[in-house]
Amino acid sequence: MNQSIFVTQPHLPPLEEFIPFLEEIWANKILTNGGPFHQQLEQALCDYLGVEHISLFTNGTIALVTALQALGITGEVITTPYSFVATAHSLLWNGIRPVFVDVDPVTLNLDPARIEAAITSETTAIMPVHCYGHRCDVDGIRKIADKHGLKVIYDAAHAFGVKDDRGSVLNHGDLSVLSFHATKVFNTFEGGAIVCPDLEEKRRIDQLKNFGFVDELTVVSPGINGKMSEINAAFGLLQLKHIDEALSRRAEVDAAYREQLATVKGIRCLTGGGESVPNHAYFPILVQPEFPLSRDALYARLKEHGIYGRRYFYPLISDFPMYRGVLSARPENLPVATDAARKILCLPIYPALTLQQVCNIVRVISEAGA
Ligand code: T4K
Repeated sequence: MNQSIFVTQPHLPPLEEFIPFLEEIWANKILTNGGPFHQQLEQALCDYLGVEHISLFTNGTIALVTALQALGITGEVITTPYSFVATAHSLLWNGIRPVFVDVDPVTLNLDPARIEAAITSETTAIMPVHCYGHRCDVDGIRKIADKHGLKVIYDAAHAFGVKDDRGSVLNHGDLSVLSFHATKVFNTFEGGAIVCPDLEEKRRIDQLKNFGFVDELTVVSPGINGKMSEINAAFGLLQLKHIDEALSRRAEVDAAYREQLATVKGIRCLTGGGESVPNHAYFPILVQPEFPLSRDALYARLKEHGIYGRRYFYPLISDFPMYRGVLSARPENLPVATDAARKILCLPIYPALTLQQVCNIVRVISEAGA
């Protein structure tokens, strides 16, 4: 293999299709602050995803920070150590103490059976992650939240387009947060969104992402600048036209990996969490002890062949210096997440990845395991 293969590659529509969008921006001179493309993308995403309201953001991290502000979350929040570091960082940016709870061994998502033991008088919310686009145990989490009067904010950065038997997974919880980063299933270069069920909430969120302005002279809250620009929103509208084709290519790649890896001893492909419509955002494998190479040795072997997998999510968030001191961050409190972080490897998956490339990647893994 001559060409490097990275864990992901953004799906870009033909450049000429973007030119008319740019011409429109150049003509009307509206570059940001809730312009026409921004409005159109919010509506188009509500329709495509099957959700009530969406507020677009400059990225997923600022959307997470703002979601916590919107619900007035304080004190302690229960969350997963097995995620991208932005999940817990959004808590610290709000002066909230993260409390880490272990994950379920099948989905690697927050384990509801362990949440109750971590609730204290300071707990105000739960922030689970639909990791890899695999749905959390939403019913288990809702039950505990209702019993203890807690809010639920889903970090749904990976869950664009994912559905279960009740429709979009983004409709679970009080709020859900998406990321439209370049590495995501649906991207706007940088971008993100908060999905919310009622219009009043959306208005509050819209104010918070625009410095707290209600009108020209009135500021009602210490808001931030979290707005998505017109160029990002225009790109999103164009991306949306190609999203179904991108998702079906991902499904083909996923199926090819599963079929070919089924006979490789010591490699376990992660399965979902009961999605009726998955998005194949990632292709995570667990390198088991019976595989002849360690996870890190396999990662290095693939690299020698120009294949750049990623160890998402190793190290655990709870192992980073700003979290290590928290009592709940101790590895003995997080045995399942600790074990998964040692075994996990995300293989390349993206719409332009050919079935021949998948075969080559599996061949390198099989030969390493022979
Ligand atoms: N919550 C969760 C659960 C998340 O996963 C994330 C982000 C967030 C919250 C925060 O959302 P944002 O604020 O980012 O919207 C990447 C992304 O930067 C990050 O967005 C993502 N999660 C995380 C899982 O992955 P890195 O440091 O691994 O990315 P990087 O630059 O190494 O890219 C990986 C590969 O992708 C590269 O080797 C090549 C390819 N790539 C990357 C970029 C940026 C491209 O081909 N083109 C590109 O433009 O963090």
